[in-house]
Amino acid sequence: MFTIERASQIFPETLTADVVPAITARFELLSAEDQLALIWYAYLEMGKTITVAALGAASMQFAERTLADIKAMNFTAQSKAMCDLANRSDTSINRTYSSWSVNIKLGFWYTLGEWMAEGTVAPIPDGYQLSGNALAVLSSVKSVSSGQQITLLRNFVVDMGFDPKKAGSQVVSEPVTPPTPVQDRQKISIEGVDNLTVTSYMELLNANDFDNLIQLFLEDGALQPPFKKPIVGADNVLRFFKEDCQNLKLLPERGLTEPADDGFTRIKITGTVQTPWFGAGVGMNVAWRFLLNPDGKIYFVAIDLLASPAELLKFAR
Ligand code: ECH
Ligand code: GLY
Repeated sequence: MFTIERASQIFPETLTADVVPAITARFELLSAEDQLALIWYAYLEMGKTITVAALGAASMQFAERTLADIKAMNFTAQSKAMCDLANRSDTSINRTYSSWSVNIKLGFWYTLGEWMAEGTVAPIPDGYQLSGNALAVLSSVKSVSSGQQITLLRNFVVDMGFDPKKAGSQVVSEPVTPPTPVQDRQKISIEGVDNLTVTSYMELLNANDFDNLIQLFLEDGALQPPFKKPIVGADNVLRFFKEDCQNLKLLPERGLTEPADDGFTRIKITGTVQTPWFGAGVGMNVAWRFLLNPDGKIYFVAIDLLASPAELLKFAR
């Protein structure tokens, strides 16, 4: 019998980008001032090579009030509000922030970044000196691939604000985009893998067709996002799809199918993923590790951010 725990160990040779949690842990130890300045410098540096897409209108309605409140503050109060976010203290802005989906948090900071650049929100003080530790973390951030850099930035932003578990608030999400009309969907083909569940998974996720996508999962199935614990149960996975997985572009390239115990099948696919935030500008190298039951339903799928492009071609037997 498979358990989620056992399932998560299929294809153990897959090397994930462990630098991401390692750098994140070092970042969390820095002072709030250092954290904000480090992100600012990293963001400016990245802006030279990759561009953040303009914000979709829909995503920002929940943050408008808070953004307006911050804009109305003087520089001292603005800097304090931003430090409070990094410090995760219990403030009303932080409680509101903790109720937002990942994309709303990113959009909120994107907007503050624009305002900092144009001078309507307190900038990082001219000549701010990063501590030695912060300089070391910044140089680590600069040394990793762009896919790993945007994952780091996303982690930093997601971890700010008051702890949602302590706040106990319901997450507000963006409206779910309607699925792509069937005739406009792109067919997927994967070198070495001819499996209807897996190709449907890719096609339905790319089409934002989450209600049909979830039908591919067993009721007690699970999905494990990069560097996270598995999300268990079809209801929870569906909520995650609607909250965090809109407008992704999955570009699977190749893979391998193997029998597993009890008539199950395990399939590993590698390829790239694009986020709507950076479009084709950043292709994140990922692996999907699927475990299907004898009926072809998904019992488990993990998405891993790969350590290096060489991992795209690695299929140990
Ligand atoms: C400024 C200074 C002050 C402090 C802050 C600032 C602003 C920072 C900003 C940062 C913006 C960062 C962004 C990052 C976006 C990252 C997106 C990523 C997406 C990865 C998605 C993946 C999807 C994988 C999946 C697949 C599946 O099959 C199932 C679902 C799922 C500068 C003002 C803070 C503005 C925009 C990394 C890998 C493939 C698991 C989702
Ligand atoms: N995972 C959604 C995004 O940030 O692109």
